Amino acid sequence: MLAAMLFATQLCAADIFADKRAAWMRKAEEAKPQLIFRTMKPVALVRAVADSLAYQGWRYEPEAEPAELYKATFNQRQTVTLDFGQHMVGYFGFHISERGRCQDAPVRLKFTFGEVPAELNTPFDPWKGTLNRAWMQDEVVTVTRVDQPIIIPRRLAFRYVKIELMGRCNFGFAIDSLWCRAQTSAGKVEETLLPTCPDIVRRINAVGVETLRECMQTVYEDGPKRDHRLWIGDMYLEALANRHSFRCHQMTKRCLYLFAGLSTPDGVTISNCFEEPEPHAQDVSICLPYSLLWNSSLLEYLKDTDDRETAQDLWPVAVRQVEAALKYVGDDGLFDRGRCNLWLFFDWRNGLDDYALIQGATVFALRQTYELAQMLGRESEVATYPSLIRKMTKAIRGRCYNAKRGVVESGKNRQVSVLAQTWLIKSGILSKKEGARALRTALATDGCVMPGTPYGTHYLIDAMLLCDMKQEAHDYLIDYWGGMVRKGADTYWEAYDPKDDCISPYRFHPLNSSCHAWGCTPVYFIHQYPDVFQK
Ligand code: RAM
Repeated sequence: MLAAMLFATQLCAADIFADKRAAWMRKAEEAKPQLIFRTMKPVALVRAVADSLAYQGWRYEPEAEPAELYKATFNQRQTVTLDFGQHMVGYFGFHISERGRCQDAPVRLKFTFGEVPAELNTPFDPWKGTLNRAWMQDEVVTVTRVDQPIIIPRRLAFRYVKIELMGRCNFGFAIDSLWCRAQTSAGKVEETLLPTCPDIVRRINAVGVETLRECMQTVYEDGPKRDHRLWIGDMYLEALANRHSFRCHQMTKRCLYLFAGLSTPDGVTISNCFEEPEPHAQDVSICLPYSLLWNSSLLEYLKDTDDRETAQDLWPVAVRQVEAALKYVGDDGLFDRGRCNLWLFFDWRNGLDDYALIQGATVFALRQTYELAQMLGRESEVATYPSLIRKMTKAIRGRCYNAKRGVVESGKNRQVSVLAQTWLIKSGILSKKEGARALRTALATDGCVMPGTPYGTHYLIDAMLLCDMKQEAHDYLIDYWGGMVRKGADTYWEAYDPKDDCISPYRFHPLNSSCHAWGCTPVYFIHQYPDVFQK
């Protein structure tokens, strides 16, 4: 009996936030935003054109009005592709009716939905992607009754849909209507651009706003086509862009609470979580840099809202994230990479060395958490942070900063990457002057490892602005995000390398998400730094 009681107490003691979780989850639920719906119709029938100059080798040309499809029998046509004119997230429905003879057998139709043209024109099978084949948006529907509308049950993210008749059909039928019930929780854009703002900047901003709108569902999703869930790193960037667009801070509050309520028994936030059927985290997936960014998200939320009550309520979680990282910092002030088997994600670029980056991310988190403590009057609880920051700064400079070349070299192979520079700048480990030199040197170094995603590229622009490299930040943003706009992006892509349209973290570019939240940050930069981007 005594042993059982002891065991029970130990179990309770093991969950450090046991008495708080229920209230946190309730607050997350209370802050859940309402979805707004719109019914969208296709704007054109289109024809696919293979074109080596088009993004990923494919583009669409308008062929006819949608009315052409509605009035003709589908039997002759066999296949059609429709363009809805914009990216949508929602549920697709259609209706078919008899033309001539009555229905005497079911009709089998295949639907393939795509965010970008190449997705509909690259065979999926034999499957070679490294994630599940089921993420691809193709569905076979068997229609047994022509008098009823049919809604495809899964939520989709797409602009284009290809419809194919499978097998023979002896009676005539027409697809006489199709639509998408599109959804988002994002409302009106609350911020405007200066009259002096150049056209290309306006376009870059507009695509960013659309990206964010599509990803703002009942949480900040990372991508509405694939994953459909809340990730800390994506949330951090989405909240920054939300500040300068929809200003829906309730959304950020909800997401912060979800991660707190679903943290591990020792209070570490898990990299991603799902809402259905009940909110739950992907339990095996702790990503230390993301856990640390949860603190930055809380700090930015407090700055946006002055909601001290929430920040005080969640403060103990912030302390836990820092403690979780400090477990791996040795007496020498260095993050011991060999002892840490957690996922350290900074970008999807293959071969990126994370040694210097995680040290930078930890020091950055120490600084941000200290700032949060100051805002909440709790410095005494983290009084050791300033000296730790100094010690860790000195240690990593000694190990990785090549003062002669003026560049950070990460890991055993002394790798020069853009992100090693940016994380040592963001954390204040390099001064502004050193940072500017380091970025310029890295970018001019042959073989420098570049970010492969807008996520990594966000931190590059951020670092340039921190080092007063205004012109370079301006030009890089216009070049990188403007490059996607010029290649026809309706929303920003999960992975983008200006030199390689088919870059994919999953070895199959149609699996990439082409409306990916972490691409939306030009909205933040453009408004946060109007002098750099709007004049
Ligand atoms: C991908 C998701 C998400 C990102 C993680 C690290 O699977 O798309 O955006 O945060 O990886």
